[in-house]
Amino acid sequence: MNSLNIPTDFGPDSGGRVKGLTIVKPIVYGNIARSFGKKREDDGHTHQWKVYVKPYYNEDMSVYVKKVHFKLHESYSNPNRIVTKYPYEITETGWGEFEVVIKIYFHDPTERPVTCYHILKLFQSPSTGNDFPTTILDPKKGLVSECYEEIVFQEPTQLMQHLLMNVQPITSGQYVHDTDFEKKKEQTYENTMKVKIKVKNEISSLKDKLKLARETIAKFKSELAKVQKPSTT
Ligand code: SLL
Repeated sequence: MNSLNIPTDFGPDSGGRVKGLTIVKPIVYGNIARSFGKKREDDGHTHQWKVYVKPYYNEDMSVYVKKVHFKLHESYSNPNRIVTKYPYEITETGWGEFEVVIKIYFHDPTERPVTCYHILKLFQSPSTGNDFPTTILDPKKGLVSECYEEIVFQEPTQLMQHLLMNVQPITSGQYVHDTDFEKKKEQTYENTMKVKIKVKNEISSLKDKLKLARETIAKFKSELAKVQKPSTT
């Protein structure tokens, strides 16, 4: 056992993968941001923000996550930030939006790291109705822009299987996210269904048009044949 209470002795076969097993761990990543209300004089910064990765369910990710690497914009003096303990988050101040590269490493060194790309959101832009991710203005936290994602472990090693299946809750209470992902799921499903019906109707109308065009061609061809037929009289 080590400091994380992770058993390390899995016998000679511990590197073996568990055939046919898939374990999915849902996560949420994104940022919150709050405006200072004015430009800070010494450095021109306008916002304080926090970029993070958290579990979708109430569970302690550190059991299977070794570290999270947040790569910030090069204008930051030390853009490579590594977080080895929960909570996996970076709090900073700045003036501009940029893409944060979030790389999640696992305790099992044979498990490849997972990379997420998040556009750090500071300003609320007028919504087009299908922005992704949606930005919400939370009265307490400020701007929230976050995504749901799933880490899929295909045929993990026995060690990883053990870690993934023994995660404990982080808090005793219910874990609430700023974004209502269940509602988003329903909306996405409804939208998909609507689009599906629209596409189906379009296909059927195009098929009708094609049928008409074919019939017209056939009609013209037969007319043409009649005209071109050498006269027998
Ligand atoms: C933009 N392409 O022009 C982006 C770049 C960079 C953000 C945004 C500065 C931090 C610092 C900062 O906020 N950089 O001064 O350390 O919008």
